[in-house]
Amino acid sequence: MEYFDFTDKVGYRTGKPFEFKYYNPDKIIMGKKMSEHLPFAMAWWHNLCAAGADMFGVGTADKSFGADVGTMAHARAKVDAGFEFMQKLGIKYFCFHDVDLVPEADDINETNRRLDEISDYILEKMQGTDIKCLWGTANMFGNPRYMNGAGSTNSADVYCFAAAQIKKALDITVKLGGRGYVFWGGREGYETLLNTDVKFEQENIAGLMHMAVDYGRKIGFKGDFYIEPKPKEPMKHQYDFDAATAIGFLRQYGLDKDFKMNIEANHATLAGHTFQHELRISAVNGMLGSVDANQGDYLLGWDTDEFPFNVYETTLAMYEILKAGGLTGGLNFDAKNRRPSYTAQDMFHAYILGMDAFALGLIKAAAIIEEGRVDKFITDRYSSFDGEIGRKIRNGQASLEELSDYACNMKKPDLPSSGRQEYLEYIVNNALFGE
Ligand code: XLS
Ligand code: CA
Ligand code: CA
Repeated sequence: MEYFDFTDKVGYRTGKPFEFKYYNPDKIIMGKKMSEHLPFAMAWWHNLCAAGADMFGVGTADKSFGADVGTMAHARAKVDAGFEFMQKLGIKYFCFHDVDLVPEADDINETNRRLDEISDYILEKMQGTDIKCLWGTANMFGNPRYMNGAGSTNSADVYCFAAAQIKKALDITVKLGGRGYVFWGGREGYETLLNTDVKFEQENIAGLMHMAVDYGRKIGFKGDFYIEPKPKEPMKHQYDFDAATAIGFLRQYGLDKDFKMNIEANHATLAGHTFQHELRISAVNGMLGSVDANQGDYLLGWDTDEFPFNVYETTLAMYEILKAGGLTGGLNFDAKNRRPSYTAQDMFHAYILGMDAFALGLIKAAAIIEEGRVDKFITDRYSSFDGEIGRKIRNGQASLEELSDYACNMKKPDLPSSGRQEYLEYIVNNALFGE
């Protein structure tokens, strides 16, 4: 059965109603194919499951794909529709939570059996295509048992359920050849300190992660584990507030060798940072793994998960990614159509929008790097450290007394050189909009 019969494979500038204007997979940018720079992934949950329900109303989109929702026939139909969707868009990866793939049963043994069945089917569909799993995860936030978190729960029984879900999700991720495994700590946080032992909860989260690493490595998982930072929503305080916080946590508990960051654009802005900031902090700590490629709304204080269209942002994000030497993970569209955009055609337009926004961002970021003035400016900006005293400071050979003597001989330093921010912004605008 063909689910999206209104389009065949979406190509580059074909002149058809569904076409890419900028994403040209084989085009070489800075020595590498665009498709290699941009390992796009489909998020199973938004694209194949979510019908647009919000706090005030039910879904508007039909994601039944011709089957009864909540059945294994529906689970299979989603696989079929998902593979057709990815193949038509030339998307090579997908990401999933356990419960995106199958309806959860009352008995975890039955849920696990369903997961075995559907992952067999996905494996079968993968044969003969170049589609792979980018990352898997366990949904440890939706079911009421996780109201107080999974790793951070006050219930030892619930903690064991979380462990069982992680074990199974890891099995499936490895079976599907996943590059990564994500921990998003949606409910790992607290509402009030009056009922919370923060140290106890953080130790338990770390304990669960250690068990996941041990098990994953035992079954042959070679990829990275990821923490996906988010400051709030659903919890008031989430422990993985931002990249810097999550990296500190990983180091404190000895998890930094096995984990990297999965940076989501919308979570960055919720934390009061730019997307680029979170990418840079991850990169300079050697922990940039994967990206959830979406966009928030600066006027709204919650996670809107919009498809990225802001090319200024995608340019600066791709600048960070290029500078970091690329991603070992991918660019997962953890994004959803707006509720009134409810048709199957809208699903295609959303992905075309997002893929083109990142493709154009890549082209413009490469242009900024190749043009060279921004990088040169940064090098020059720190050139005072090329002198004798500067080199001593950088080499760790200076003492406080020596620097004090140096300063006292000088009496008063000149002002640092200008930051020239407007000049740099003008260069970026020229790359974006110049001739
Ligand atoms: C929710 C998160 C979630 C993670 C995976 O805000 O973005 O979807 O990516 O659990
Ligand atoms: Ca996400
Ligand atoms: Ca999100």
